[in-house]
Amino acid sequence: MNTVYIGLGANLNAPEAQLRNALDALSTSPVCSLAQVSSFYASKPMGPQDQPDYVNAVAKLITALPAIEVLDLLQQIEHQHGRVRKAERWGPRTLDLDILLYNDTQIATQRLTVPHYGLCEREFVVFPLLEIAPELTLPTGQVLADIAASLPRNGLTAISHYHDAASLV
Ligand code: ROI
Repeated sequence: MNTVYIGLGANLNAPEAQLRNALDALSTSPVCSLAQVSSFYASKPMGPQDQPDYVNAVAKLITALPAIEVLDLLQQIEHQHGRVRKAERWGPRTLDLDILLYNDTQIATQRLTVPHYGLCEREFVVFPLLEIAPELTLPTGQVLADIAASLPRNGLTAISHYHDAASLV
């Protein structure tokens, strides 16, 4: 079995509901199990500032799928949930699912770069990941807690949880 950490992000069309729907899809998928989910965090947009704040979270999956098939699964869920790829670079999105880590491996192919290229610079990835994997060392040898210690939070705030009652309304 393989351990995969994924990043979830959305800033359009009820972003928290977008994340909950994606997590529901993962937790009911026959090809993976959802092992852990961080808090949901409000974060300032990275990139153009004339877009809404994001909601971000990180989840841990356990799966027999190879990394490229995890990517297929995540893209399928993005599309089922109305993701429209925009021409604008770093523009707003309804749902973004990224593979952050796949076991302790490094992958560099045209479709997939693992660890995710932005992992270490993005507070909305590092802090949620640290919440569910406080002892993690990246395949590069970097200790996640060390990265977090020198990374500004940039207003990142925990706002809710996957299983909050709000998900029922
Ligand atoms: N900014 C934040 N805060 N969260 C994201 O998930 C996110 N995703 C993106 C870009 C546009 C880079 N900015 C983001 O793809």
